[in-house]
Amino acid sequence: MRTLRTLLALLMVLGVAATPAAASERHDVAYDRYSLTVDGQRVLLWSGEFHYFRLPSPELWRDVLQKIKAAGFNGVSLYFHWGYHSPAPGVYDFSGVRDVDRLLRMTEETGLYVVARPGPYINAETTGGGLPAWLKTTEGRARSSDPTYTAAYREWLSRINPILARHQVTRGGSVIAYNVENEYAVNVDPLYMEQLQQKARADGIDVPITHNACCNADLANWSSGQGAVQIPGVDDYPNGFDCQNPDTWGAWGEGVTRRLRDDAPVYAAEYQAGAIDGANAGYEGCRELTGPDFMKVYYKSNVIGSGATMFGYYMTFGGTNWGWLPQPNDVYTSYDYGSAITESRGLTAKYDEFKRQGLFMTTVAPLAKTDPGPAPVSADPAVFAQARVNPDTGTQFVLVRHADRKTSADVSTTLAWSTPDGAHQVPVRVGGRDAKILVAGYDLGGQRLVWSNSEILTHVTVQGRDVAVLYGREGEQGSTVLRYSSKPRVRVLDGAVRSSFDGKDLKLDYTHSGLARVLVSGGGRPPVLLLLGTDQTAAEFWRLDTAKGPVLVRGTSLARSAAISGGRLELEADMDEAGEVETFAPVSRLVVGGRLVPARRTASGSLVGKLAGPRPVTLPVLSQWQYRAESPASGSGWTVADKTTTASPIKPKTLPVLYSDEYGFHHGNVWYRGTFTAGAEKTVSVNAITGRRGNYLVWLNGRYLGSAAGGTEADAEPVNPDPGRGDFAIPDGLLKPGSTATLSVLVTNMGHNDNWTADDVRFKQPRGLYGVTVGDARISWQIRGSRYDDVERGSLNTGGLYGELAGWHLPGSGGRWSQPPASMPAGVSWYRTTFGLDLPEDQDVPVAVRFGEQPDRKYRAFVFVNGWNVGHYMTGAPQRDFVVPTGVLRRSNTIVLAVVATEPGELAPVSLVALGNHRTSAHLR
Ligand code: IPT
Repeated sequence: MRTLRTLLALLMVLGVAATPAAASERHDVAYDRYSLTVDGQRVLLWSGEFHYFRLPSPELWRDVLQKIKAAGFNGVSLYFHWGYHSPAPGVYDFSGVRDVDRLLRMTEETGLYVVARPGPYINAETTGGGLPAWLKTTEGRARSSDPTYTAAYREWLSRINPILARHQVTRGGSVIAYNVENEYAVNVDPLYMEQLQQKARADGIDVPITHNACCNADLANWSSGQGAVQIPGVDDYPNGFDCQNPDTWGAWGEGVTRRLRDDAPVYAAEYQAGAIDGANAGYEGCRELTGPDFMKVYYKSNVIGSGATMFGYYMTFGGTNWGWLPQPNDVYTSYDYGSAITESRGLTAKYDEFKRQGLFMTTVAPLAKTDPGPAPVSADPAVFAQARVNPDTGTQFVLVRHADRKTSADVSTTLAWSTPDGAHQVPVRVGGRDAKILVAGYDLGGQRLVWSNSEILTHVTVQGRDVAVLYGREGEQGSTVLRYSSKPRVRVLDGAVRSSFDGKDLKLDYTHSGLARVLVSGGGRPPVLLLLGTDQTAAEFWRLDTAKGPVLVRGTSLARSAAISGGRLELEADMDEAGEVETFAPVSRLVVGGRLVPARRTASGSLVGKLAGPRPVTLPVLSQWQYRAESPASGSGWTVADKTTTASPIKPKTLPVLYSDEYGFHHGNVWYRGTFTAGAEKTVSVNAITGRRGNYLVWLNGRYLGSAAGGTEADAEPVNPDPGRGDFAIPDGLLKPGSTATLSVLVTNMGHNDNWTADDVRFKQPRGLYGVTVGDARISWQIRGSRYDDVERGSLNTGGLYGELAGWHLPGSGGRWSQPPASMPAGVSWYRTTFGLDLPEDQDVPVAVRFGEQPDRKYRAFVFVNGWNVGHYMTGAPQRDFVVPTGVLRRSNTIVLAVVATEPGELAPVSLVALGNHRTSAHLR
């Protein structure tokens, strides 16, 4: 079965002329001030950011990569996460969900270039900013040339670099550039930057080296001097991160990428394509903040304003902070990011806008080499025009937008435009928050485009005929002018289009509405079919590469791949509902998902067929929950905690050192047990540092005393002497003077701070107990935390609840489970049930675990599905739906909730919900 699938995948790959040419061919990668080149051909690199570590299901990597490719991207930007692969010094894992070699093979099969970003530091709102937690216990400043840190990161690079090296374009693979470090902007050490690059070269990296400079490159940007990189890039998030006020525009500036080197392309390394949700507004607000109108105005302004030819859109698919992946300060389980592709892999209006822009960027070749040019003069100063020109072809690209880009005004005016083919008065209309890139003097296939005030989506040539899609907003006037040596024949197949010929130029006038079709032939040129659409109808098109050249598809919810064989077009496509599919390809038959589709030939020369939608599905109801309690006394396996020194720059308030990392417990919950000889103590005073939203619970002699919020101290300088303080009165009679008392504390640690400032005080901030005093008692301590023995799911999956150590979160764990109590007690409660899923093989149904509305919840819950920790439901975060990726989800499933309650109460109802239903020809399971 498996071999058959591999064979099928292989056959599919052979049919597809991937953008990075088929593996094993070697290519030259070079660059100049305009762009990257591959074998001397210019490449405008339009890439989207994707984090494989936020999708623990390799088959879904392919799904997301195909969706990225289908949106018109020709590249992906990939962080590689050191800490995700390394649970302990010298231990590295690249198997299963960590198999990045497989990931890179998929990028090659999908036809996407890769900008590889292995850090060592990546930020990315992930625990430690990608640095492994064990690094916190070492001496020497991280992100510097310190020898201890150097030895540590070389372990990582010695493993990841060879994998990246063998996948370089220069060796027939997909990796076209290599990014060192990440926004290395303050507390910088140029020797470190230089050594990272020397290491990359020594490990066989021969593609250009890049860097992403923070903050519009106002700080260190590595464009010159020691540590300079070949192609320095700029990170820019012009709309900021206030997802609560999605209408606020330009909070962080103009958004035009600076040129940093004269001899290298302008590189928008991370350009805002979503936002983190620090304000807990929910990601829909972030999606709106960075929605299609923002994309039109900012992305297009950036392209024409900066002349950038390398782009990385952060994020294109955000994914899930499953397990203990999140950094504590800005994110929760979902890393949806308000991106174009949702966490449940759904396509949004932002996806359509990416497609409109991406197909243009990767179709119109002269865009890869432009200089600023004279702009047409707008008759109305409210409309701003700016131009770039290709110095070889003369092709002009003109940005038109409102001078005040925030305005919602709808302005019509005229541009006095001196095009390569003569001076013209060009009418333009700019609706609210719109921007267009208009083209003049362009050899469109076999045609000569004099000018158009419609935007170009894409064009292909099928059997000697050009097929071009142009578009404008619904209701806007459009004109397209093409040059001929004699009067051509014009046939309007659909819609209302007027034409006139002045002896030289054919002018087509129309109103953008639906999809007009015009066939022009003769006039001394090959025939062309013009498809004149709107924003909406343009977004129904897909352009797919085949070994016989690109083809166009209209309709389907997603067209993943195409191959041509024996007069048949073989499509892989998805349908969200029944509908039409139309193809513009040199074939006479249409096969979708392996099935022949009855199709008729149209006047447009295309094939049209009908495709079925998905069948409705119902998900099982979760019932018959079983229960098991975990008490402070549960189980064994304690480690004596008696260290008196620590490498952490933050020294503890009381001894011994109780920081969990010091004892090798790096992720999640940690139990502490302190024993002392009781006297007349009145109060237990605790300090704990957990990171934002962490907390701890305290018991004395088995009696629950209460809980407190853990300290954060994210940036505090000087260090707060009293972080995460809780004082707990000791009830009368609980202590028996002279006898041994047992103090138990459960601490929920929220992941490790990032290290954006390259500053160990922030990064090495401890987790766990910082100090404990019970009168004058001398306390002997033990600690128990996460144990790394789950190679499949990795060290970030499980923490140190006793149930996690005993495997209660795994399917089929034995032991005594019983009927849940009527009320959930304070402390740790475990719930589990099983469910079957019988979904149609050819349907992709993204499933989430949903918690019912419960604003005043006094507990947090960790959601394990088949042992995978897919969610941390907690107070203070807006998330109630936890996406469970296919692959983690199977035919028979066990769901386990580990609940840590600070007060007795009721658990919100938990159910399964479908976040979509797509009929698909992809094999996602
Ligand atoms: C920049 C980082 O490079 C990236 O890893 C991620 O953290 C992103 O932005 C925000 O989501 S940090 C920059 C905005 C200061």
